[in-house]
Amino acid sequence: MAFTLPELPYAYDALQPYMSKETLEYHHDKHHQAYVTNGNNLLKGSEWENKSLEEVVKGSFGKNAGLFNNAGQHFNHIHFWKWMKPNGGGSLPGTLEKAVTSSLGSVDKMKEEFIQAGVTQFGSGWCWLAVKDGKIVVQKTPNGESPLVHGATPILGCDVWEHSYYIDYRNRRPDYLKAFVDHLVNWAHVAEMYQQATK
Ligand code: MN3
Repeated sequence: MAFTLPELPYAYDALQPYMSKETLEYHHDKHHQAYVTNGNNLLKGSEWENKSLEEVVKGSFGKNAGLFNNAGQHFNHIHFWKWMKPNGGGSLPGTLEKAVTSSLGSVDKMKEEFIQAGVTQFGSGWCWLAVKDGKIVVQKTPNGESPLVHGATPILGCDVWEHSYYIDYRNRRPDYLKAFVDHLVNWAHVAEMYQQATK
């Protein structure tokens, strides 16, 4: 199935001051669009042409780097837009809070580990909360990889490629990650993905 660029689920200026209109215009309209366009060109005529996006991502990993990078980033960004919302952050829904506490000790500890994973991802990549063997784990991955290709199901991810924060935060990646966790995350959506992953 051909990839298509989804609309942002909010206005371009809706995440200010934590993520600017300019960042979202470049990040969504240019970067995500490029993954869609390049991914479609590489998908054409490949053995994955009629597969779902998740199947393309998993199947092309380690086999077709060009297709994997673009399909992986398409998958990651589709979710990234939905993992944020205006006036995000705040407290976690009860079911998710319970699961986080039992897997990682406490909500504060989860936030700290998640931010630390993003800060220490050398170069471009992502930090994640994922479900692995029924537990919530923190992961970090380079470039377009995600927990999907590491035996886990992602329920929250933060893009730490420079294009995601350089306009607003310059080199201050830790400040961007803290703002993401405190003011942007749509925890209700993360809780829904947790339910799906543990069904
Ligand atoms: Mn990006």
